[in-house]
Amino acid sequence: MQGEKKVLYSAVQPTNNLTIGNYIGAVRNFVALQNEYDCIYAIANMHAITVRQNPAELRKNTLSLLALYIACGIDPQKCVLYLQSHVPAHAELAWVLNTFTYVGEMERMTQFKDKSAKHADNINMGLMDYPVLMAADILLYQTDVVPVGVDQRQHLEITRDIAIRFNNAYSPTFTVPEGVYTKVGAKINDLLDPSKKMSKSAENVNGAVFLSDDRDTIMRKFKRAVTDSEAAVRYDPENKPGVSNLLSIYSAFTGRDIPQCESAFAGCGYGQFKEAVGEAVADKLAPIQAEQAKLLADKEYLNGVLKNGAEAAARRAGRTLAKVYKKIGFYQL
Ligand code: ATP
Ligand code: LTN
Repeated sequence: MQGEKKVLYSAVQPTNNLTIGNYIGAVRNFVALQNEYDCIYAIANMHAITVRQNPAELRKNTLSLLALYIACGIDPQKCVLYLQSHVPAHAELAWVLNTFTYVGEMERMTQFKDKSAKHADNINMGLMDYPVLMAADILLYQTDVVPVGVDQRQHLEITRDIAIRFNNAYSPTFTVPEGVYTKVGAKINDLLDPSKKMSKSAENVNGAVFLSDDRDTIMRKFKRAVTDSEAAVRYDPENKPGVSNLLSIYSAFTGRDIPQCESAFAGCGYGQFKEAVGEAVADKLAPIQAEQAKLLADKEYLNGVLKNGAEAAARRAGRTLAKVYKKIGFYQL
């Protein structure tokens, strides 16, 4: 486990059902990287409450995400898999890091601006502080690499800045992490508005394909996906955002590279192309959904995974927090 392997950390918020964007940009890579790295994966429920959540839904989505992680292939024996709120060190380190972060930096964050516009009635301090909590998550575990979708790049940059700032103010304390982004599918876009990222909390559910969608729903959503009038399956994100997005999805779900996918559909109409994309997605999701349902029926097992994960995470996080408290001058008994 720990030792020579580099530390990898990532998390997903248990808000709503995950989309194929979350799967391609994040979870799929978590699975692929678990043998090569010392992996820690969290369910970021403390981040989730920066937008108002229904408590019963949040609880349900938490277990559902845990089951999904495992159903997608994350092995709790190989990785630390835990719930953020089970490890108090996250909130504790976030408080300290707040004093190394400037208000102006947080105001400039794109996600904060987007979410403030979307939730204008609830621009709470937590929403603004979101990136600092994320920095605490990452820095607590002396993380080397963080696989995320490109929408999180700015948060990764600020995490690095905060780490460097702290290390310079005292002495090397935190590993400065690197973000890793997949080549294909680091940003999957909305099927109805391909200028926007596909999001779990999209206003129109027809623009997002959820990992929980059944085959008919998946086929229907792809059938309605926006394309263009050229009728050529060609990857050109600038001029053909809809078709290029569908090609990225097809490529990610079949493992074929973009040129291979383009030639597979040479001369094909969009109807046939969209049907093939839908089939590829539905085929891949069916066994994941079946496994997730099986896991959700065994709450005792899931609770056990969370308990082990919380213990392992708390042990590791505690070491970093103790170092930080000492350096900043918190009196120790
Ligand atoms: P919300 O819409 O509720 O803000 P989200 O869909 O952005 O949520 P997160 O929990 O914030 O989901 O993100 C989980 C992971 O999925 C992150 O690594 C994020 O970068 C990645 N991700 C989210 N949306 C996409 C997307 N459309 N394409 C690729 N990766 C994505
Ligand atoms: N903000 C992330 C979720 C997240 C995260 C993290 C990702 C919370 N803490 C630490 C990587 C590392 C998002 O994907 N929206």
